Amino acid sequence: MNYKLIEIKHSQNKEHPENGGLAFLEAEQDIPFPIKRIYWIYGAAKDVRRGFHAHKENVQFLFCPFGRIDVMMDDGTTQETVSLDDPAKGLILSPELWHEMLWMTDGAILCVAASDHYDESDYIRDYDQFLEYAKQLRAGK
Ligand code: T46
Repeated sequence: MNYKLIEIKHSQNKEHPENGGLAFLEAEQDIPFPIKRIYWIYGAAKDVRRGFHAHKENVQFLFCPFGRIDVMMDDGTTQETVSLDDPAKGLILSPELWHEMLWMTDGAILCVAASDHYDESDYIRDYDQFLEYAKQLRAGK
């Protein structure tokens, strides 16, 4: 399936864990596309589900700096779930994957760097339409 989990560079002083960590991303070095937009989702309660769509062009980099969020991805034939449960974990998500995000902890924060500006016409929000779209992609249309 067309996604990649990566370890975000981070710094943590093992002698002073109470000082916390510092994770960092360099545009166009750590993220494989020029970032046009950043957004984040905050204040969501445990068990909330969001997403339920795919994109046509927009590539995204997701990370969860606080809490745990599970991301279910579906390419039209199979489904896989990954956990964003570490501030130093990042998910490169290809546009054509249907995705659903599940809040596993209260107040977990989802940060997203996107390759495109917001455009509602880039979204496929109907699952049956998505299945048809995925089928056409597989057939190379
Ligand atoms: C995605 C997942 C991971 C804007 O006006 N501008 C924006 O940049 C975004 C991201 C959203 N919006 C509006 C569109 C909706 O009226 O904010 C509202 C909530 O968006 P949505 O219901 O699409 O939120 P999620 O959590 O289902 O999905 C979001 C992103 O929209 C989506 O691209 O991949 O997070």
